[in-house]
Amino acid sequence: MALLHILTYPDKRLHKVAKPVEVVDDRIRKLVADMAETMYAAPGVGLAATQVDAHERVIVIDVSDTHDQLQAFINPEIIWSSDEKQDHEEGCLSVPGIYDFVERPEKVRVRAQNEKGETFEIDCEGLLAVCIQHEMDHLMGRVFVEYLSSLKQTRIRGKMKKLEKAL
Ligand code: K1U
Ligand code: ZN
Repeated sequence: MALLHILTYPDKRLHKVAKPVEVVDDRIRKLVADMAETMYAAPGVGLAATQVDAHERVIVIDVSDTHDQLQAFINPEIIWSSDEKQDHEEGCLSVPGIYDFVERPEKVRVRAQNEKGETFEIDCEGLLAVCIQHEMDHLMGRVFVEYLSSLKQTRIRGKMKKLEKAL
């Protein structure tokens, strides 16, 4: 396994649209394993392939308290979302130190493939629903700060530049 570099906002590569995975093979299983290691080390509760400059539709998530419930979503699609919305505070490993509220559907049903290439469906609510929508946005080249006001986005870009200079 390997620790991968996480791209930082406003890196242009975070806006690339990920391509579908054609075959779930050992290369994809290695990507999943490396992404999981990177997510746990960060630490975070989710990671999209886009964030590690791999532009394929792959997500890893573990929202458990025990950090032993890894879920891989390959080619995920939201097949149903609730009309009810919720405001939830979000963070992002690509925008370190920034947390803010985003409104999204409270519940979603997702269809995806697992590491064996088998198709499954899962009903998501709570943090899992928030996280999977956040990660699927990454696969579309969207970062959560884009839901915030342009004033906040400008401030965040400024903070990220300062952070980059300090490193
Ligand atoms: O996409 C990412 O960068 C991962 C992100 C996922 C996420 C968290 C919360 C709401 C929406 C999306 C993170 O994991 S940010 C870090 C974080 O939330 C966390 C870190 C350590 C322990 C618990 C949570
Ligand atoms: Zn993120």
